[in-house]
Amino acid sequence: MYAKVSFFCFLLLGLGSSDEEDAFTFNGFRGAKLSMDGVAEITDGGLLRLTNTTKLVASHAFRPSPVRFRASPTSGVFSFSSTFVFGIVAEDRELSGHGVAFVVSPSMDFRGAIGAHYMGLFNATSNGDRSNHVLAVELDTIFNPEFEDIDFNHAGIDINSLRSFNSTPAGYFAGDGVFRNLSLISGDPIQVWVEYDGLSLQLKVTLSPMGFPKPRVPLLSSTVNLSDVLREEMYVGFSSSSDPFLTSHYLLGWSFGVNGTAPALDLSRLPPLPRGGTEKSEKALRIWLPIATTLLVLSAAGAAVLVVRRRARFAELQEWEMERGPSRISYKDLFEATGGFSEKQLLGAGGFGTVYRGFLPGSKKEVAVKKVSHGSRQGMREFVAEIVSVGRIRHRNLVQLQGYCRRKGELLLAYSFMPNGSLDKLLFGPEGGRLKWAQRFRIIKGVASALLYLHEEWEQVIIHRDVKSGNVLLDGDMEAKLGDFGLARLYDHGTDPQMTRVVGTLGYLAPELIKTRRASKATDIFAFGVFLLEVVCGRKPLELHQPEEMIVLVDFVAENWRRGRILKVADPRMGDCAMEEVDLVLRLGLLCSDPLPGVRPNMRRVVQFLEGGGPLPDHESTFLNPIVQTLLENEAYDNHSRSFSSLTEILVSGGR
Ligand SMILES: *[C@@H]1O[C@H](CO)[C@@H](O)[C@H](O)[C@H]1NC(C)=O
Ligand SMILES: *[C@@H]1O[C@H](CO)[C@@H](O)[C@H](O)[C@H]1NC(C)=O
Ligand SMILES: *[C@@H]1O[C@H](CO)[C@@H](O)[C@H](O)[C@H]1NC(C)=O
Ligand SMILES: *[C@@H]1O[C@H](CO)[C@@H](O)[C@H](O)[C@H]1NC(C)=O
Ligand SMILES: *[C@@H]1O[C@H](CO)[C@@H](O)[C@H](O)[C@H]1NC(C)=O
Ligand SMILES: *[C@@H]1O[C@H](CO)[C@@H](O)[C@H](O)[C@H]1NC(C)=O
Ligand SMILES: CC(=O)N[C@H]1CO[C@H](CO)[C@@H](O)[C@@H]1O
Repeated sequence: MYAKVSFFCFLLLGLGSSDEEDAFTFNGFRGAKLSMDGVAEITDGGLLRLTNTTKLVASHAFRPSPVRFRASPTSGVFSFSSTFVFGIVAEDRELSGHGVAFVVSPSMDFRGAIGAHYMGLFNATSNGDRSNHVLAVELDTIFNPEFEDIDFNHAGIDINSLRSFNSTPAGYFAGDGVFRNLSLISGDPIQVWVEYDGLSLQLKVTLSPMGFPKPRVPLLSSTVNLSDVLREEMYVGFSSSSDPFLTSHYLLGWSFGVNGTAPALDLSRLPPLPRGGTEKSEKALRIWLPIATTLLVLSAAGAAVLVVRRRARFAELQEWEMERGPSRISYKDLFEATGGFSEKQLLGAGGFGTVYRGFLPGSKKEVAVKKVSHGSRQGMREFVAEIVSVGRIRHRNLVQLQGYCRRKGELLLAYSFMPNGSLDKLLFGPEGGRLKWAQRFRIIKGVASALLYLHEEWEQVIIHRDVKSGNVLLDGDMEAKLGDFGLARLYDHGTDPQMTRVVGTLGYLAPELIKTRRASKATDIFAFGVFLLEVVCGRKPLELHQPEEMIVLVDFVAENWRRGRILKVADPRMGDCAMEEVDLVLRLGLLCSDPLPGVRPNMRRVVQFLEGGGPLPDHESTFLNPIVQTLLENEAYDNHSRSFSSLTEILVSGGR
């Protein structure tokens, strides 16, 4: 009926072709013709699955023919309305990301967009750009301070930007008018209504558990003139990103209509959602859940993986800017060195960008070129100044910056190439057994000395912010080189100083860093402690697939230490080793990764301990201390600096 009416309108206006309709209904998606990318697919059961739990991706699904939203470029936007039912099923019920968004876009091509917290819609450059002409309603399951997210379970109206125009915690006003929370990641289907009134310019978003009558009071209601946003013809569909947690995002049904109410869905015909989600890691979650919520941060930094890389065109080359100074390299050289940033030369992604291997044409020097994108040009200027300054640092255990190049929103950094790759690949791979204790101990001492240099010995204090085995590279002699230092600062420039971002990697973030978002020497030392444990144990800091007591490495080591069998946790593949050294490093790892920053030694002490300069202090890891556990859970140390240090004093002095 609806379709007929709109078809009739087309005839009257002489617009569109006969197969165009501006209303449609999918009660399940079996046989639906949609334009999909990423891993989006229609399951045998008729669900539209945007992402699945096997791959970190961003996916899209659009109605292939565009919808007419206004009669002419100057006339107002028609009223429109859409309703859909979605469900989020995560591998691990508490760790889910990143969410799903209903999208109205001038194009279905999202190849330039990033997954993770950009939800497959924008990238650092395009986010916030009025020329996007994108309207989205996000159902966001990760708390991202960068975009001023309010929590890790919210609905938001996004206009050209992931910094929501308006957002609110997910929920609904039940029949009695009382607000009820809704958990987006519960695994239960949720129905959403998006309605725009072209006259009053009201955009309303309403949620409810599937099967409940539509609440009369919307969850979100904003006055917004979409005339500046929507073009005459737009595509409607969905975008979703499963980064940084493997999550399946499903749509069960969807309808859409212009000038009126979207056709009602026949809920009885919607396909069922699969059940999923184990609650296995209860204990880990108690500790790590708060981290997960701040994780958007690392999706921004650590996992800033460009889902699809655009090939740079040679025609754009005159854009590169000349920089003074010995370490400038031309974009052309870097482009040639890396075969035009070709996939074949790709060494890896993550840790602020993508890394390519290459030979500099002139010197024939082998380099690793890191491509970092950055939205703010102003921030970039300051950052380049800093890179030049940091580029002067020389230390045998720090990766040497060879040169850099700035180009539009991009920074390219050329480092000495490290033939033996990154430590984590070796440590956690099948070859890990080749890393004997003596080598590991040397690597540990090398990284300690690099960190001591950054913290205490260079002309200014440099907080690394992302110490981990993945940032330790090995040269041809298996000498450790700490990489990526100073890079985290990139994210401070050009952003609101009130909102200093947490940069780091899940599993290495000190508890107070999560609360205060303030990186310090002590938070670096926490990460270094975790690093010590992973090198000795040959295990990642967080292994969600392990039995409960083994998920969090620090917990696992602390527990074994309490039971007097700390050496049992050492990687058996190391062969014969000096047991007193292994014992020292494990206990030092626990001391450094203590949840209370005041307990952690500074790097100078750490290096002394490693060199055999005196016994470790008697230390009962507060990780297992029930008082600390309670305090951690009760946010008792919210007002960190002061109450925190006095708390530390109580535990350290009074606790003995
Ligand atoms: C919606 O209504 C406007 C007039 O109010 C009309 O010009 C337009 O063609 C209608 N669109 C559809 C798809 O019915
Ligand atoms: C997820 O999607 C990919 C790509 O479409 C596919 O190869 C894989 O089998 C899917 N996994 C599951 C569990 O369906
Ligand atoms: C960002 O997105 C825009 C629009 O999709 C695209 O043109 C641009 O190339 C992207 N930038 C990067 C660095 O991928
Ligand atoms: C809803 O969630 C908020 C924040 O998570 C919480 O403060 C509030 O008590 C919850 N309300 C209900 C009714 O559960
Ligand atoms: C909406 O914006 C357009 C373009 O900026 C303007 O022409 C129009 O008058 C606005 N509509 C209303 C109702 O304010
Ligand atoms: C610390 O506590 C004071 C009052 O007790 C409060 O005003 C302030 O916002 C708190 N600071 C933080 C960072 O929580
Ligand atoms: C363990 C390992 O991969 N060692 C290699 C490090 O690099 C040198 C030089 O490229 C190789 O000879 C080693 O086999």
